[in-house]
Amino acid sequence: MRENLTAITRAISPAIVRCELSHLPRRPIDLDVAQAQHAAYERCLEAAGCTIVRLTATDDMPDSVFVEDAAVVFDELAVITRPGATSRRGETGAVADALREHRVLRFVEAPGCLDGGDVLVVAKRVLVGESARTNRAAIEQLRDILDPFGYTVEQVEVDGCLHLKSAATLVADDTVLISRTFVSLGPFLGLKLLDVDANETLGANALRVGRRVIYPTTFPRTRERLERIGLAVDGVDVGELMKAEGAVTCCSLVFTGW
Ligand code: CIR
Repeated sequence: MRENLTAITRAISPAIVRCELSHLPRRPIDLDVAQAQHAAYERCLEAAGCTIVRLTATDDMPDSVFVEDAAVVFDELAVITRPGATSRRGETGAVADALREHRVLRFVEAPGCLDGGDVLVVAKRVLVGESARTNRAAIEQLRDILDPFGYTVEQVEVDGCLHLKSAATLVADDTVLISRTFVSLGPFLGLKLLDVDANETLGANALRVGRRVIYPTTFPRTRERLERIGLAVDGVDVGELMKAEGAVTCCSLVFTGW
């Protein structure tokens, strides 16, 4: 039986050319190409079984296509974040409105800062990157919010990349795709680890949807590794979005229906 999956996405704002950048130099982004890539990404989500709920973009939110950072969706509730970059704080309202009909909402409050890209959920373990975007105050709030539902929240240090999920993502129930350049192995003990290819250190961001893994075409050697362990991989070209320091998890919030 197919799962009842929803994917919230958001159109690319023409303002993306003024996006936040932390670890990359600014390069011109071709909006038409970026939009075509985003549309192909959405088709991939549909092929994996998702119903798309696409939010509109506005001119004052350069990074709003990266909806992952605005919320973290659990089976029991959704946590609306307070993004670490002040330019991104306005993004959460529309995402909260879209999620309200699917989940009870809780909110990260000041002085907490949290980007959804820092949250890696492995069953009842919630690993949270302490990054330039996510602070301890938010991690404590998340712990308080999730404890009644039986989740444990663990803090993970990340270094040299934007978010925890730039360094590690879940590609199967027990398997993490990892780039050891940015994160140490300690927090992942007990899980199977699949290393990215040594020449593809930015390739740890993969999006698992149902039984498929959506993965950037930019990293063919790591893709081979994913396929070698038996995963069904759908390649997507997200080259223009990667210029904005995004990848595949960040462009959607995927969750099962209630
Ligand atoms: C930012 O710096 O916030 C955006 N330019 C990129 C955010 C990507 N988000 C993600 O990977 N979760």
